[in-house]
Amino acid sequence: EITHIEHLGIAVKSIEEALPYYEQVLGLKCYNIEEVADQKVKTAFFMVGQTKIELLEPTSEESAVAKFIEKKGEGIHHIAFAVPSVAEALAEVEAKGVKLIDKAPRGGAEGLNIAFLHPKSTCSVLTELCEHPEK
Ligand code: CMX
Repeated sequence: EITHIEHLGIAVKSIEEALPYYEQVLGLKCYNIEEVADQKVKTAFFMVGQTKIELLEPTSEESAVAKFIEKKGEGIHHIAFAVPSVAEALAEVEAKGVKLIDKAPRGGAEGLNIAFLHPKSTCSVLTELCEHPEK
C-alpha cells in the first residue's frame, strides 16, 4: 500500500552547481546535505509539500549514479514511494514477478529503510520503496 511519493531522485554532476537553480529560481530550501557512503553518492534534500527532491551527486566513478549520468546524462534517476513496511511490500511485488535489486530492506539516506526494484520490471523507472522506521 503506497501512501505517497516520498522523494524524487535527480542525478546531477555537481550539487554545488545545481543548488542555485533549486534555491534561487525555484525558491526551495536545501535542509540537508548528506553523503551515503555505501551508495557512493552525496545527497541534497528539499521539501515540496510532503514529497522531497533528492539531488544525487556521484562521489566515485563506480557509483550507480555516475554510470547513469554517463549513459543518459543528468536528470530524473528514480521515484521513491513511501510504504508502511518495505519488507512486506517487497514480498508482495516479488510474488507478482517483479525483479528486486534489494532482496531485503537496508538503510538509506535520512535513516529510512529502503529497497530498490529493478527498472526492467518497473516500466523502466528505477523505483525505490521507503519506510520511516519511527512511523
Ligand atoms: N532508471 C531507469 N533505467 C535505468 C537506471 C535508472 N536510474 N539505471 C540503469 N537503468 C537501465 C539501463 O539503462 C540499462 O538498460 P538497457 O539494458 O536497456 O540499456 C539497465 O538498466 C542496466 O543498466 P546498467 O547501466 O548496465 O547498470 P547496472 O545493471 O549495473 O545497474 C541498476 C543498474 C538499476 C541495477 C543499479 O543502478 C542499481 O542497483 N541501482 C540502485 C541503487 C542506486 O541507484 N543507488 C543510488 C541512489 C542512492 C540513494 O538514493 O541514496
